[in-house]
Amino acid sequence: MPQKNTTLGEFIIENQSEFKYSSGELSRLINSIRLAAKVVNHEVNKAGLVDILGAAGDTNIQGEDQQKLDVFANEAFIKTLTNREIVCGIASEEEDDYITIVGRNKKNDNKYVVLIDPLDGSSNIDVNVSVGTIFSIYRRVTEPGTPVTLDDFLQPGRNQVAAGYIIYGTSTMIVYTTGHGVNGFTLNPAIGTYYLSHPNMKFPETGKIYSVNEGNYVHFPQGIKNYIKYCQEEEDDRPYTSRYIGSLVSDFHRNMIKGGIYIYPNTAKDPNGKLRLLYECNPMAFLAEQAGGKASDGITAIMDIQPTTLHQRTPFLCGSIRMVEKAEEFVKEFGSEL
Ligand code: P6P
Repeated sequence: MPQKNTTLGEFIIENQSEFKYSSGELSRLINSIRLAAKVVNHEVNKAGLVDILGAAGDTNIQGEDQQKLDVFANEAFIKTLTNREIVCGIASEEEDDYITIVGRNKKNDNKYVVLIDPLDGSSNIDVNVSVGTIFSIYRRVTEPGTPVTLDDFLQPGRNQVAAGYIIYGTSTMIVYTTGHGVNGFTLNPAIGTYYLSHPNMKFPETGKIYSVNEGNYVHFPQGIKNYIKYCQEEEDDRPYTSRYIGSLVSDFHRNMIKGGIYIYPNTAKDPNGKLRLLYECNPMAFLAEQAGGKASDGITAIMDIQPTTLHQRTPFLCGSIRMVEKAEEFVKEFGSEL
């Protein structure tokens, strides 16, 4: 068990041998995400000063154009990942198409692609609620030296080599996996160093928290409606507690520590669900399974879904394995159709 207070840098070096087929690039890739997270964290923490610094579209007191934070975060991660000569392609929620990164040697031989939601839940910033960055890393499937194609990005979640999130909350944390468990690192802003604060994170097998936007209840499939009523019944260890922050990373993080289930089903408004498969659900599903939890669309494991488009959406149930299995029983018995 790694010692608490190990720094993220030391942890990456100590666990380098776990990165199969990697001669250090994956370590450098995780390090570049660490750097970009510090840059974004600094900007997110200033957001409360927007009246002083100027809202997006204004020019701030230094005469610089004030960017929307999700645009800023997107550019910060793309720039950092591009500069490190490790990544051959990036897909982002903020970009219509994927970005090819040829590299200074012009050989297009970098081996990893990164898919990212640069600032998930950014609408919460205006009300000072925590937000997050979500990332997913694959080895390219096309030959090094040939152009990156959509196939490099449309891989099932099972192929991920690493995934994680940064949560910009009461403290800033990086939580990630390379397929060998889940570890959480907390930033000491005074010295800009991340320390291992949550080694070997595990979802409790069950829990008493359910996270769903109940305002959409009338638009949910019958199976989800019946599961929510099950959570609210006075029986056994129920009623459960309803906790919904409206920020996926925050709801997931709390549920992983305390036990719980997060649900964003298909609804009349979002017939395929709201959350994106490639850069929200797959990375969170990788983390969930690595922490002993479960993630599905109600029927199929998220990481078994074969993607067909870059920004496709999916219904999403994720969290403590017993709770997800119970919800899947209701979906199976009462249906997932609207
Ligand atoms: P709603 C944020 O926009 C997000 O993608 C997730 O972080 C969050 O869980 C969900 O959407 C909130 O959506 O429709 O409940 O506001």
